[in-house]
Amino acid sequence: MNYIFDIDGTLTPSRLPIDPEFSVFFKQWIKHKDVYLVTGSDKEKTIEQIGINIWENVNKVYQSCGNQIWQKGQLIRESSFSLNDNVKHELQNFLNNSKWLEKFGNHFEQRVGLVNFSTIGRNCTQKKREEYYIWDTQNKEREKICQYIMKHFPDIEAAIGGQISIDIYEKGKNKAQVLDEIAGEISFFGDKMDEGGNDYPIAKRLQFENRPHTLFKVKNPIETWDILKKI
Ligand code: M1P
Repeated sequence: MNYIFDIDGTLTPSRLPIDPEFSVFFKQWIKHKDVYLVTGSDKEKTIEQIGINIWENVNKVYQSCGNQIWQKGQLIRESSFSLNDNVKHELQNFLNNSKWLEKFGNHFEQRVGLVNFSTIGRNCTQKKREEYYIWDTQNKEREKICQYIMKHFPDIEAAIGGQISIDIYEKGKNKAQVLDEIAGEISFFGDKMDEGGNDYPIAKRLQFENRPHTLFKVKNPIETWDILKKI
């Protein structure tokens, strides 16, 4: 069995460290199992959140939705992506016209093979992050931005990752690309498996390919932990 885990919202709260007790449990749990991590995030944030021990001891870590691959601390492969001026211009318009009025800076974050875009800005406080998330759940700003971008720029894909931003990459370079490298049965844990979320492409492809799999659509890391205790 191959186990694939999303990180933010699945192993850790979004952009926060893993629960220390869950970390101790997870370090033991991964031993002698085939475990892969896939996240929209970059290496630095991932290590900050889950610790170097877990990061180095799983089979592989797919950063930037699989656009950068690490194995036991070694870089295996990476691809590049940047926004062209037209896309940037449209996103800047979304930023200028957003009904969410408080802006905190770091609205465009260049990652390897992915650009992360946020109207509130990645420099917001934890409190503002949570307020924006509730507001966005009601107002669907991120969903509308993703749909607009994909309609007008068919070569790129945009998906909702965590609480405050969207992940943008070349069409097809989504999390489902990790399935090209992992053969056999899969158990996948993620919190954004609904259409429009960045875990959706994995769930969709597993169902489409009809390969043996189980999808664990979790609400938070506590739910993931509860499921793992029974495996
Ligand atoms: O920080 C890592 C996460 O960053 C974004 O989430 P959020 O909007 O909560 O900051 C997304 O890129 C997500 O995929 C990523 O895990």
